[in-house]
Amino acid sequence: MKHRVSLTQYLVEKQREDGHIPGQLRLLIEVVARACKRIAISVNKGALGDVLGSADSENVQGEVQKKLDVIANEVLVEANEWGGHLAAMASEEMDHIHVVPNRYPQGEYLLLFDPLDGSSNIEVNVSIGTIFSVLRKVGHTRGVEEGDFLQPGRQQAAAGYCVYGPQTTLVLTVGDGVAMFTLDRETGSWVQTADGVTIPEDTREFAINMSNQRHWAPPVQRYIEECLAGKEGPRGKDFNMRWVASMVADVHRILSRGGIFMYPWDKREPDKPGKLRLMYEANPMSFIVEQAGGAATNGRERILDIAPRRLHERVSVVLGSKNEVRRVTEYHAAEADSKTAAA
Ligand code: AHM
Ligand code: MG
Repeated sequence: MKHRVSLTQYLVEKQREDGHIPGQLRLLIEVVARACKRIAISVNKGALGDVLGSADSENVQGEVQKKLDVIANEVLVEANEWGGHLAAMASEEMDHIHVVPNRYPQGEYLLLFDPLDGSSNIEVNVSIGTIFSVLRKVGHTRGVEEGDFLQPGRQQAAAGYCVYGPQTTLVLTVGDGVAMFTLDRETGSWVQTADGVTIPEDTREFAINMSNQRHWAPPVQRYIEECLAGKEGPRGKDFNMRWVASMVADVHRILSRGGIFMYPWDKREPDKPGKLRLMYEANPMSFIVEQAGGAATNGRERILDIAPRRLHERVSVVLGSKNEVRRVTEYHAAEADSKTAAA
């Protein structure tokens, strides 16, 4: 019988051989993976469980929360608060950080998550997911505060996402490449189904919400116009387009067959850098994408180098196949140069 590697075995081997995973981090990842299994069960119940529809509440970003947003958040908080591996958690669905209660031992890690990404797809039975990012608590030793979370993404100790689609798949990096695990529903265990995941450097597929085209900045307009011009245009090749409207599903496709994903700044809300959140959406996805040989920028700088100023800060996102991300970033630089020359 073919030997199948479980998530636990993968993590134990990483801990043993490479010293990449301290015991607390291994425990943390296993607890998050277990929580994702519970979320997957709720997602699968759909209309048979009391999980669809609005929760009649708003999160800190002023977005209406769905019942599943709230359920997934509770599952992750409850699963993680007592294990002794965490100091605090932060979530898209919580206004402030959640410090591990005094009755439990405090660990040295900080966990951030978007408990249910792609909420607009819940009711229509399209893939959704959970995204998470792990930081080490650095600096002072007593207590924990929001400032402890404000570290650039390159300092992440681990990052991952779980996509609840036709298969339930967990994708993980501990800074040593990217591995994938598929949930075997018969045994209830995560089985490794890919390792050393690599994103092709070139692609003919882009993902962007085209309905916002008229609002984008000139470098993004230029890039997409050139893709749409196809074989007859300056790129000399035809491009395909996909947009799931669940970042997890769009990024998962890019990890599987390449592509470029963009959620750029647009002029409807000029003061917001973008729609997506830096700390629990863009940072973990950028860490995974870079670990798979891709690139991630905000059009100007590497996302993992951005020094966050707020927990729920937003960011413009361009990520995926390296050469395409580089091209978009060059178009932004060219625009900045021409503005400087004109001034
Ligand atoms: P959410 O975390 O509230 O679900 O929002 C983030 C999602 C991303 O998964 C996705 O890329 C984007 O929002 C889709 O936005 P739009 O509906 O504007 O296309
Ligand atoms: Mg999200």
